[in-house]
Amino acid sequence: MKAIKLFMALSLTAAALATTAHAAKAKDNFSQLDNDQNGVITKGEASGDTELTNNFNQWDKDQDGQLSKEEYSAYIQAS
Ligand SMILES: [Ca+2]
Repeated sequence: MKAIKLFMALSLTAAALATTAHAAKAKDNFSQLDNDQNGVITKGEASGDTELTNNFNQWDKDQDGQLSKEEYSAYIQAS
């Protein structure tokens, strides 16, 4: 029983660390992905982020084929 509790604690710690690392990495990613610095991320620009590319249409709320800063923020906060 004790071992299970320890395992759970370690798993939670690992998950928390992974989340923190991901958030820190993604924080200033918008300008990095926005290659031409026009303020939106196109599908092509999103190819630098595999997870974003795979779910691009889900986060492109107005379906204009590009992600605004707001749409990108929603993706970051959900991931
Ligand atoms: Ca859009």
